[in-house]
Amino acid sequence: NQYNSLYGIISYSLLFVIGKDESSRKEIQHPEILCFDIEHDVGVFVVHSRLRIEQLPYKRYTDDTAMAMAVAESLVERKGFDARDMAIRFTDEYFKSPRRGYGGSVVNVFYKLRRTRSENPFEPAALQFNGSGSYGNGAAMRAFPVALFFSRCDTDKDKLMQVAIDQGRITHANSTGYHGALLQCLAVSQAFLADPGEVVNIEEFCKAIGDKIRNVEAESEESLRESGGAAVFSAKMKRLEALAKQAKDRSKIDFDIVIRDLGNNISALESVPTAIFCYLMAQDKTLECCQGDSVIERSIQLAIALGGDTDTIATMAAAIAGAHVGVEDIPEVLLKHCEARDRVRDLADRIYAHVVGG
Ligand code: 8NA
Ligand code: MG
Ligand code: MG
Ligand code: MG
Repeated sequence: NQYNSLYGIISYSLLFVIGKDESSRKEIQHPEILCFDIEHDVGVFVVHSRLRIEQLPYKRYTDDTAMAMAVAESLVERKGFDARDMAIRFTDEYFKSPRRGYGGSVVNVFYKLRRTRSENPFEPAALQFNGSGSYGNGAAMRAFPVALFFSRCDTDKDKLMQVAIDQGRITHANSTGYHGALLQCLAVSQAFLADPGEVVNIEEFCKAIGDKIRNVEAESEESLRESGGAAVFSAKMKRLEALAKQAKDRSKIDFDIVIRDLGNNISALESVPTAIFCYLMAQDKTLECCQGDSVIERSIQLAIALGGDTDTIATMAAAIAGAHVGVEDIPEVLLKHCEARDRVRDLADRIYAHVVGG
């Protein structure tokens, strides 16, 4: 079995989950956000089986989790999006605990934000890479609380899209960086609408989020300039859908082709579609590449098996899966190793209170 030979960095993976009522799409009964975060510092280890995971020690969370908690805390404390407040929370979190595996360049943004007390929260990021901005996946890896926070009603939907982008722009000014954050939030939001007891239809899922990202890309001047006129995430969504359907028909995933066509690196463009692919594939329990019944765990396994920026792709895939299937899907054995479990659970309760309480 492929899983038996999986090896990878199971690091900083975050599961962010709000439990759902089985009987109703709209009602949420068991609010929980849970965090699964095994740090990369332990290095690369071979995962032989669930038993092996059970033997792992308790691990610290890293940048993906740190930043996602800052996003969630800012939203609940400010009762909405406040760019300066969020920027301050990113920097406070970083300077309190800098050794959590942050990206190489984003740290410069934190220094500038701290020096200027985040007076202009979008400015330091806009100056990165000679003004082209970071295209890393850091804005996408932390974005999912936005999708959960703005899941209440129709008027929330426009806010969801704008805030997904704007929280991204605090550190990632390249359009692929913040559009990656948007795509991730659209996927979480779409998964959240799905019935937890049912498998989502690949075509419908891809169409729903593909249409939205296509409209945004078509309207975005920066996006067209930076990508040389191509709607890059829209094109990836088409490829993703074709690959997902093909894998389903053949009951087999061709890893080399997925890596070639969707990517598995630290850029948003080459990781967010891959995370969506992992989630879609993990639902199909006949596929041999992952083990067990947990869709969340299977999503993580698949992301690790694909290699590259495993932690961040697993984080994003698990966030989408979690929004769909809910907290009951997470094996207790994984949760045992999460450093920030209580803090994340508390944040989930507060997002839930916001969503149901008005
Ligand atoms: P970031 O904004 O520092 O971007 C990450 C890296 O991407 C930069 O250091 C650059 O090398 C490169 N990059 C981004 N934009 C440009 C550009 N316009 N021109 C040239 N190079 C560019 O960090 P982030 O917040 O986006 O984080 C991305 C990833 O790094 C995440 O996975 C995060 O966990 C972290 N990280 C990754 C690894 C890994 O890949 N194995 C390990 C530790 C940390
Ligand atoms: Mg982390
Ligand atoms: Mg990370
Ligand atoms: Mg990473």
